[in-house]
Amino acid sequence: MGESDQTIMAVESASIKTIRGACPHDCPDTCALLVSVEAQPSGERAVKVVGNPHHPTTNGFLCKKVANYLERTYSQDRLLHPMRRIGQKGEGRFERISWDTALAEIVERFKAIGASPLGPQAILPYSYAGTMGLVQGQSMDRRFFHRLGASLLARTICSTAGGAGYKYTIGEKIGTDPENFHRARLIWIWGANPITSNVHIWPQILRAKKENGARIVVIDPFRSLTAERADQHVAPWPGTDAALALGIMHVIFREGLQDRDYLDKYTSGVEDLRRQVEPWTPERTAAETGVNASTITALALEYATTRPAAIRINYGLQRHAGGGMAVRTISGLPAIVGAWREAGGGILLSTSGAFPLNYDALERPDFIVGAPRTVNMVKLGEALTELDNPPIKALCVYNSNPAATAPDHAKVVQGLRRQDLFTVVLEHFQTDTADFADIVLPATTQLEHFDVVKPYGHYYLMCNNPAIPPLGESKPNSAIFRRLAARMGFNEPAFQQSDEEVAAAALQSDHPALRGVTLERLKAEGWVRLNLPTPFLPFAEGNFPTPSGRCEFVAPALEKLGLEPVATYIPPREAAHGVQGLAQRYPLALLSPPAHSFLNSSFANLPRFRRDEREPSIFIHPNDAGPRRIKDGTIVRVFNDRGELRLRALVSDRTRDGVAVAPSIWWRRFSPDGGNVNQLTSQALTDMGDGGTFYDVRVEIAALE
Ligand SMILES: Nc1nc2c(c(=O)[nH]1)N[C@H]1C(S)=C(S)[C@@H](COP(=O)(O)OP(=O)(O)OC[C@H]3O[C@@H](n4cnc5c(=O)[nH]c(N)nc54)[C@H](O)[C@@H]3O)O[C@H]1N2
Ligand SMILES: Nc1nc2c(c(=O)[nH]1)N[C@H]1C(S)=C(S)[C@@H](COP(=O)(O)OP(=O)(O)OC[C@H]3O[C@@H](n4cnc5c(=O)[nH]c(N)nc54)[C@H](O)[C@@H]3O)O[C@H]1N2
Ligand SMILES: [Mo]
Repeated sequence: MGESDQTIMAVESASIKTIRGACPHDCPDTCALLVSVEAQPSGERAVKVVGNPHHPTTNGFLCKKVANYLERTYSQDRLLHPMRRIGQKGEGRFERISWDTALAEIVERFKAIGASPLGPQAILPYSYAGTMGLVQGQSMDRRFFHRLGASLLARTICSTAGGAGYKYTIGEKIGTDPENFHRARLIWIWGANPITSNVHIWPQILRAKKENGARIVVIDPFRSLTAERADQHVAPWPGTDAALALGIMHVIFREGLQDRDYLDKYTSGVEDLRRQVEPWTPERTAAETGVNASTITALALEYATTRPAAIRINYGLQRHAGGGMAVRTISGLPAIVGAWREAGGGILLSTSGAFPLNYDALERPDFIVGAPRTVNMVKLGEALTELDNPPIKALCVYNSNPAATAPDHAKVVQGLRRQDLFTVVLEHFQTDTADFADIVLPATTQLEHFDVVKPYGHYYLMCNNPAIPPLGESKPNSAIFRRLAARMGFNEPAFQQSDEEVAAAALQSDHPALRGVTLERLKAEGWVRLNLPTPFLPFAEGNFPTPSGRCEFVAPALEKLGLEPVATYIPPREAAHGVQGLAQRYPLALLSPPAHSFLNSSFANLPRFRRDEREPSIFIHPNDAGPRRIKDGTIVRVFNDRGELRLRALVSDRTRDGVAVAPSIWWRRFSPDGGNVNQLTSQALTDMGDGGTFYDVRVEIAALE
């Protein structure tokens, strides 16, 4: 390097500062970011975003979406000022208006609805985890709608089925520390695709292979990117995982390989469980799951005799009618073989239950007016088209893009088109949902606002310091709801708290896990590990946070839901394998898991990621493609009673016969016929947790060319 280059570099670094941030996206990894900000004549500009090398799970690298985060923040498509619709709903024609006009109009409409005979329950907030930040995701917004008396929203679209199922067995969403996975000698990745959706656990898994010769088994109907790199790929029929788990348990008990001491000391209901698994011979399990009997036996023997053994389940396997029970039943496996005893053993669904934050201080449920009804977000289509007493007259969407991501798309769009529905959307981009808005408000991205983010894939609370000022006229969600509250005349101090005061309120707790976790430390250090032992073995000596303090194979509370209290198998509603009923008309099960370069529908509008995913497409097994005269690359019509859409066929043995897989979630406007895979999915709910059944779907596919 020449002397002049060095001089230039020195000058550059003098004008560059580094800010500690945290990724806000809906992903288990919640990475630690380092954002370089340069003072330029036009103002401060973020010039680089990298993963913090010192953060134990981020480990200095980012997924490709957030590694290119500047393309999101500085996209020429960013919404930078408020807008009012001037075209038809869905058409996407808007005019610029001032913040003053926009807020005045919203408040006028909300007040009029509140004062009308319909009352404020005719207003519905709709949000999910577009940002997982506590401040921008679940504080001022909740306070505002509670105080307004709006309908409540059950935020069930993703994880509530598995969350409920896990809790019936284990007690709380606490599991194997991902930082212990490198110690395992056997790793099952079950209904999860970490290379795409949880990539920071992958180095742990590679280390386990390298250092311990660990074997990696992936259980997934589709040969995902993760399954492609595994030592073994087991492909069951969708929605049959609980049957597979019962078959594995059958073999373990039959061979006497259970950990009797662990079962006696730390579990309840094992005799009932033994009776339950008795009929689940490998042969019967094979008939139900489509997995060979010999494979089932081999899986069971290896699991029961290899220590430590870790299971990574994730939310993919619970998007089925029996999804709650599937997670409940699988979660019993580590206790049967005593896998919780070792670091690197056990099971991980989520770590979120370990964070004892003061959610009431954040959300202020005490502000709720009366006893408003709760609307399930999975049933948005129904809520907008059928709900009465009162009907929904105003919808406020933020941190979510339901016109792309909610099931039964035709119903959702029918509702969003209603002329008498007043829709407000807070967004970064003109999404499919924003196209139906009456008023669009520009929100800041993570580089432009403060937040504290709670992860669900590790045990560190994360802090995001703002790196740059808001672009254009955009504002943080918190600031928008603060201003709406002021205009509504809500003068409680809770509506005047700053973002940092909101975050501090969430930390007000005497819980030992939060000891030493302060806002000051978070801001300065970027993250703080919960006050947990290292290594963290949550259930080595029982202490399950269930009613009995034991791992519960029998959960009496399930009876109240009309479900069997003993861990069991609940078959899929639509996707059950066979040739009866719906399967006669719609022979193929359809899965629509995340495309590698998208995050739900986020990032699907940005050129780089669309280019990488090419176009909306669907994997079909050669055995299914042949009789339908579908060739690789053919445009096909995919349809069921709820809708249809066109996709490019990818004929491949990556999926198993009888199962089609459409990587998702594309926007309507980037799809050949303005369609979206959610035209095919249903509003039906899961067995527990009232969750979505996105992967419990049947379709037929026909060649078009
Ligand atoms: N890149 C990227 N990362 C993401 C996301 C994203 O969209 N893109 N989404 C984020 C969000 S919101 C979530 S909830 C998580 C989701 O991430 P995961 O929990 O990993 O869930 P999915 O990717 O939905 O599904 C994982 C795998 O389960 C398989 N699967 C589907 N049905 C079944 C079944 O019945 N049994 C079994 N055994 N397997 C089944 C699918 O084929 C898929 O390969 O990831 C988060 N991370
Ligand atoms: N077919 C099918 N459908 C699915 C799934 C599937 O696997 N298949 N997965 C389901 C799952 S697991 C989930 S979690 C849901 C997710 O569904 P959504 O909650 O709709 O998630 P995204 O599509 O990521 O949309 C989040 C939106 O929030 C915006 N946003 C981000 N940060 C902010 C902010 O600070 N302020 C504001 N105002 N907006 C912000 C982003 O720009 C983005 O448009 O989708 C579900 N739908
Ligand atoms: Mo999700």
